[in-house]
Amino acid sequence: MGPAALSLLPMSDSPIAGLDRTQLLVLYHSLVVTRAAEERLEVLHKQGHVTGEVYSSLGQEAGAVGAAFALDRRTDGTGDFLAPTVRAAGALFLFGGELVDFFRQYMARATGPTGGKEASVHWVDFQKGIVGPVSPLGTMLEVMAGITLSFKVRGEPRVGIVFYGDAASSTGAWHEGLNFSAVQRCPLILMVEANQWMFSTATTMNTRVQSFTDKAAGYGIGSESVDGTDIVAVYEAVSRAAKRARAGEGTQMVELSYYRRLDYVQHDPQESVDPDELAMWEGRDPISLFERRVLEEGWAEEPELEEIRGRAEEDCRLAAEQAVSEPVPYGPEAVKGIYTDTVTPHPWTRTDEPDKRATSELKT
Ligand SMILES: Cc1ncc(C[n+]2csc(CCOP(=O)(O)OP(=O)(O)O)c2C)c(N)n1
Ligand SMILES: [Mg+2]
Repeated sequence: MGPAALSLLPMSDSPIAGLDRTQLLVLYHSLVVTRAAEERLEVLHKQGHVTGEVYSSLGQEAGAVGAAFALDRRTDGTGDFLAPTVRAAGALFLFGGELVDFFRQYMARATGPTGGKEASVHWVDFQKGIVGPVSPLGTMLEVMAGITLSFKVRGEPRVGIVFYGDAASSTGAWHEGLNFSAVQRCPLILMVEANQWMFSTATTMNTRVQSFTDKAAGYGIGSESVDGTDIVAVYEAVSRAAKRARAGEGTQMVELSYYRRLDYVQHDPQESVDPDELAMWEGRDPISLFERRVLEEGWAEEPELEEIRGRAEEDCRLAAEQAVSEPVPYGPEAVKGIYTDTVTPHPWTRTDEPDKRATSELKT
């Protein structure tokens, strides 16, 4: 259920960033749904239902949600396009990615968008404008440069948005893709998830720039850095970037400045993190900050926010329950849609018959 369904009286007329009360509550709903979905994923992982990695966007939710909310999201294939990362689930949901599909993907269900072939957000739905990422870091900039070049060539007023981790910004693909996109003036918005970490390596070990906007300057594109914990600031920055890109000003960059509060994935012990630094960022939780603002400015009262939170958690519980009850693919089904002309087994794949003599000797 979206918050628009709540029958409550408007409490104030003065908008935040030109957003009305209903829109503010949709933003809130998107934030809490993202957190609830990722928390549910953690439970499913502990229960053994998710056998791959579990990624979390804890502390980064406002970056994904605020950015996606600034775009033209449609389900008929005519809207803006999104390439998310694993830490941009909030954007995926706003672009129409279903909760149940999110859980199906992570549990590799046959019913999921990729039929159980992979286990996170790598799925595609062109009607909704969702382009799931390929894994080599940096390459989605090139893919999205191509997609948005097609918007430009056809004279369509559409833009693309592509999310990246700060590590991805040091790959060759990122630089080549960015240069191409900048030169061709592709209507593409780069969202750099500057969360200060890549695995257990600090971003300062990966780049000399203080801000990724310095890299944008090197390619002659517009950019701004924004507090990634402030959903309203993100929404405004991406709205400006989208306006510029739609007006023919070409590729834009928005740097989301925030912190990866959890480990890279659930098994990373986070040994390199300074506890005081972490505590400081916990104090800047994007959901708490937005809640405080909405309440202080009289846009909502605590009981309605509580109702939205309760709904989000229940929706996630039900969607997860449904996905759990569904099957994984039957073996031969799992390879449907995979094309290759040469089958190259991994070097560790056994190609010879096992030595029966050795086995029987072992038994005696
Ligand atoms: C070209 C390439 N090199 C290495 C990897 C392995 N890898 C996957 S995620 C990751 C770190 C990602 O860090 P960042 O981009 O900052 O994202 P974050 O986890 O902080 O969200 C690496 C090195 C990869 N996928 N692609
Ligand atoms: Mg990072």
